[in-house]
Amino acid sequence: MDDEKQRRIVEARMKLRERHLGKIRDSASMSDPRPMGSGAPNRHGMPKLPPGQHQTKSWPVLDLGVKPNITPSTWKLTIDGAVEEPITIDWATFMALPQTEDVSDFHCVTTWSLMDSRWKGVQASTVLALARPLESAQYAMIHAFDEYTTNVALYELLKDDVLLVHAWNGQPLPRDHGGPVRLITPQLYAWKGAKWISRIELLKQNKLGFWEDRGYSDTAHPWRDDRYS
Ligand SMILES: Nc1nc2c(c(=O)[nH]1)N[C@H]1C(S)=C(S)[C@@H](COP(=O)(O)O)O[C@H]1N2
Ligand SMILES: [Mo]
Repeated sequence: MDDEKQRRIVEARMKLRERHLGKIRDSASMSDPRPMGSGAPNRHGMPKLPPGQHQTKSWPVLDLGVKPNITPSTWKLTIDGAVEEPITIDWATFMALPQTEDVSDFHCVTTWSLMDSRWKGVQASTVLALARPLESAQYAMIHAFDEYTTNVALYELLKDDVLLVHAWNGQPLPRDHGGPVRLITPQLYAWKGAKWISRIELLKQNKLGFWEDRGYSDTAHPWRDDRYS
């Protein structure tokens, strides 16, 4: 990808984030005055371990039981819905986007937390900016190759640590954990992070995803013990 193209992507991302910065800053995990939990503050000033969570050393596998066999050569991601320019990108295009490395924690609603994972991938905000979400787009439905869905407010997806990851602790993301590409949402419970991500559908009106429709929280804020609706 040439410099000019990279520059335009970075600029589109900044504009998109700017539009939602107020909501990002006011969101529970950035500004909760009385977060629950224990331990030294994490990277966002929240207690390191959210309430009711315990630390796990190995990384459990949790999903609907179907593990689609997607490879880099068959993987594609579509960004559509309330956008100016629906697009589908392939692996090569994805890997040519500005790459980010970040260390973050992973909190599963079933009470385990995996701390200090080193991720590599592309910020969700960058991927979203490619399709130029409409001003009226406020929500997103994330779709996956196993038919899993989860809904996330757009301002949550635009946070800096929300990534479409392809590597974990220096290794390609294993198929069990959603490889070749999954979403991670470190400031929300982990079910919001779709494995084997296939599509981000921008929405003007909120809709409920698979677990949200089955009684799990729409907002899913770990530091408020916000597990069920
Ligand atoms: N595509 C897909 N993504 C998914 C799920 C799923 O069933 N399918 N399960 C979610 C749930 S409930 C959790 S807790 C995490 C678990 O991720 P892991 O298996 O890598 O630990 O993935 C989330 N993403
Ligand atoms: Mo889960």
